[in-house]
Parts: sequence; structure tokens; C-alpha cells
Amino acid sequence: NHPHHQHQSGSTPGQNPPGSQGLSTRRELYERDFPVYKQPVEVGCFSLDSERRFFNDSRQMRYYVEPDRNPNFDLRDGYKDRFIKRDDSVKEKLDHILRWIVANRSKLNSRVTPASSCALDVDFVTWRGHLTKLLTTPYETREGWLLAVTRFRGTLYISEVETEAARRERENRTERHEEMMYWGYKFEQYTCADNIHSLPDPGGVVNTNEAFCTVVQTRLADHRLLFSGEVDCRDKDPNAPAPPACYVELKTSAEICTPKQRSNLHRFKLLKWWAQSFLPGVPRVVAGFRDHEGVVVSMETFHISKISHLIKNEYNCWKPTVCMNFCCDFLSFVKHVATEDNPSVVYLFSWEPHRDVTYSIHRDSHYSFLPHWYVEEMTS
Ligand code: 0WD
Ligand code: CA
Repeated sequence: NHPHHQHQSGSTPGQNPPGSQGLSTRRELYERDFPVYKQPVEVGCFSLDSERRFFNDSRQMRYYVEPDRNPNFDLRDGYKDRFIKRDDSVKEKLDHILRWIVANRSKLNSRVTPASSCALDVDFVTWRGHLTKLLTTPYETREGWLLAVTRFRGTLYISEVETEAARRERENRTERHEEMMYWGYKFEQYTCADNIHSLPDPGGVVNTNEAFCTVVQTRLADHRLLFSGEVDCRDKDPNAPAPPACYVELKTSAEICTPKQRSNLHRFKLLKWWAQSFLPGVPRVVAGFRDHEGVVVSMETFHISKISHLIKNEYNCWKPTVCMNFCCDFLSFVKHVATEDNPSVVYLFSWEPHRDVTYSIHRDSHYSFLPHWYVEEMTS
């Protein structure tokens, strides 16, 4: 009596249901065994400095310094006078990952044959954040997405396109919302040091151009993935396990005062936190709970491997297997649809809540995102 059996008439996930060209996002279709997801392996890293310049090294790595159980971090401090905000109207697409690939090509093609000496040994290249959106899609009721896909030398590149709704929201943020977006970065400043011997410097400037990113390789069923994600900090113990197991993800969230608020954290926030950290194999999330004035009043560590147990007691809750199976079937769908190997062709996959995933094809359009320098580099 598997919910899957309702769809025997050929409309299995990953194939086009009859009479439509889409992929369903209904949860019931993805409740099967957890797919194979190989332990992610870090194959490299890169840093973006205070001016958003790329470096093929870990210079922006930071070290986690465990705060008091009941800290008193004022997250509003410095918003007006010690904050340099990245210009988020600049769309960087996959550029930083592509720069990393060009600098580290030898690490990637292990199967060197005369005919395909430039081809990467992976099926998909993307940002971790794009995969997080795919994992949470069966449970998302508010925000749709647009993902541009190009097949080039056998590899599928996935790069997000901002939706009209997201652009409107970005351009019309309230002052309160702008300030609250700063709080997460300020929390990082209270809990992270620049090296293993130093302490956090809450008096410094918060600059959101700076980033340390890991590059990991893994496999989801028969999809070989290469993706990069921003990492907040690592365990400063030199005996900590190797990356990504030593990494720590930092979050802030509203203080929990009622059982209903705890339940909502489990049902909605832990889904996003789990998906984001599970993908690159980051084992723990440290949350700072803040009051309405932006003061962190308590801390809690969530171990990613324990989150699936934590949520089992919640009514009508999300399931990790649904997230992973949907992502897997979406990637199969992309492989099936995006067949023309051409750096200037974009297959634009589009999704709105309560709808199927659909796609359209664009040649030499403003959607093309693989830069000429990358295409040249990989063709020679
Ligand atoms: O321009 C864009 N639309 C995108 C840029 C989309 C996706 C990623 N990026 C860039 C970001 O600028 C950042 O350098 O990629 C990097 C992060 O990639 P990711 O790890 O794949 O993204 P995600 O998992 O969504 O975010 C991780 C962290 C966030 O932490 P929280 O705890 O808030 O989830 O990266 C930061 C943020 O700290 N971040 C960003 N920083 C600057 N600009 C952005 C952004 N647009 N998005 C996330
Ligand atoms: Ca974070």
C-alpha cells in the first residue's frame, strides 16, 4: 500500500507525466527508501576577501570559540557604523566555482583520455544553496525558483536566476528586515576568531563580502556532484576530524518560549538547517536564540545526524527521504531534458508552489551564464 502506486500509469517521478512536460513536487511521490548519498569529500576550498576578490586558499577560514551558555550578545551593535554590506544586486552566478575549477582542473579529471582530456568527471556543478532549495521544494509553500542549466562537455551546470518576486522583495526590504539580516553576521563575529590562538573581536567591522567556501564532491544515486558552499567556521581543536567533519554552521533564531514555538522550529527551520548542512557533510549547527531586541539569550547545538530523530514526534512533519528523492529525480529530469551540449544554450527550469516543475529552452539569450574565459579555458 505504497503511495507510489497511485501513479502507475507512467507518471513516475523523473519522467514527464502524460499530457504534461513537468515534474511533480507532491510529497507522496517521493516517500521511498533513502537514496545512496556518498559521504561528501572536500576536494578544495577558496576564499573571497573584503573586496570580493577570489583566492584559491583558506585565508578566510575562521575558528569557533564556544560562548557562554547564556551569553548577552547585542546583535544590533555596529549596524549603523561598522557594517560593510555586499552588493546583492551583483549576480556572480557560478563564476567563483568556475575559477576554482580552472585553478584545480588536475584534481578533477582522473579519467584522462586523449578524446576528453578536458572533461570533468562530474555530472553536475552548482552551489550548495541551489541544492538546498531543491531538497526543500516538496515542503515549500511560499517561494518558487528558477534554475538555469547548461550542458557543456558532458557536465551540467546549474545556476540560479532571481525570480521577479525575489527581486521585488530584495528591492523593497524594510529597514527592520535589513537590520535583521545583519544579525546573523554579527553573531558570527561574536563566536568566530581569525586563528586558533586569538579570540573573537566584537569591536571590528562586519564585512559580508568576506567568505570561506568549501568545494565538495559526492554522489546522489547515479548523479556525480561537485558543489561549493560557504562555511562559517571550524572547530579550533587541531585534533578535530578533517574537513568537512570539523566545520560548524552558525544560525540565529527567535527565542523559544512556548511548546508551539519549539514545534515550529522543528517543522520549518530545522528542515532548512538540516538540508543545508547535510549536503556538504557539516555535522553540527550552533544556534543562538535572540529576543526581539536582537540580544542572544541562549545557545543550542543541533547535530545533523540527530535531527531526523528530533522531528519524528512532530505531527505532519518533513522527511529527509522525500527531500533527497525529489532532488535525485529532479537531477534525472534535468539529464533527460538538457541534451544539447552547448555553452550558450540554457534550459530554464521553473517552479512555483503547488505547481509542477516546467522548463523552457533559450539560445544565446541573457540567461547564458558560462563566461567566455571558462569556455575557452576548458576547450583548449
Ligand atoms: O548571487 C546569488 N544569487 C548567490 C550567491 C546565490 C547563491 C550563492 N551565492 C554566493 C554567496 O554570495 C556566497 O558567497 O555563494 C556563497 C554561498 O553559497 P552557498 O553556501 O551555496 O549558499 P547558502 O547555503 O544559501 O548560504 C550559505 C551562507 C549564508 O548563511 P546562512 O546561515 O544565512 O544560511 O552564505 C551566505 C549566508 O551567510 N550567503 C550569502 N552571502 C552573500 N550574498 C548570500 C548572498 N547572496 N547567500 C548566502
Ligand atoms: Ca550561517
